[in-house]
Amino acid sequence: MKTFILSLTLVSIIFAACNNDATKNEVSDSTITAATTDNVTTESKMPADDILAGYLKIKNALTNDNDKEAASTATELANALKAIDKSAFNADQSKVFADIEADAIEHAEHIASNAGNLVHQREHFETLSDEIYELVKATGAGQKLYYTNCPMYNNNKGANWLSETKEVKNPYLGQEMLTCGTVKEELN
Ligand SMILES: [Cu+2]
Repeated sequence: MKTFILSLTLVSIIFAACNNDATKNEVSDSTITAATTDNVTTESKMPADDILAGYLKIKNALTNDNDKEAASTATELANALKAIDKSAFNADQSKVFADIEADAIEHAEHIASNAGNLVHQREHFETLSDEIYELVKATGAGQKLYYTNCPMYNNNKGANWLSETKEVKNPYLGQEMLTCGTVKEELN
C-alpha cells in the first residue's frame, strides 16, 4: 500500500514536471499536500518526522523556484524544530539534535524571512541540508530518502540535499537545471 501511494506521488510529481508554468504551482501544491498526508497517516513513527516533512517542503518549493512557498514552509520547519518532543530521542539522538538545534532554527528563520531572494534562501538551505542529514542519520527517516549531490552549485563547490524521490530534482539550480545531480546514498 505504501509503495502504491509512493508510486502515485511519483506519478503526480512527474506530471507536475511536465506541466506548463501556469499550472505548475497549483499542481505542486497538491503534490506537497499529498506527501504530507502520507507522512501523517503512514509514517508518523520517527521522532524527527515533522522536521523532515518541513524540510522536504522547503526543498520542493526551491525545486520549483518558489521563494514565497520556501519562506512559508520554512516557518513550519522552524516551528517543528521548536516544538519537537525531545523525550522521544535516545541519548545519541539527543546529542545530535542538541548539536544542530539552534543553527537549524536560524537557517529556517532566514529562509522564512527572505521571500524574494532565492539565492540567499538557497545559501541557508545548503547548511540546513547538512544538519537535517545528520539528524535523520541518527533518528532514522521512516521512509526512503535519497542523499543527492549537485556538483555545480556555488561555482562548482557543490552541495547536497535530501529527497524523497530517486529522480533528481535540484533545489539549488531549480527549473534552470532541474535534473543536475547524482544520488550518493539511500537512507531509510
Ligand atoms: Cu540569511
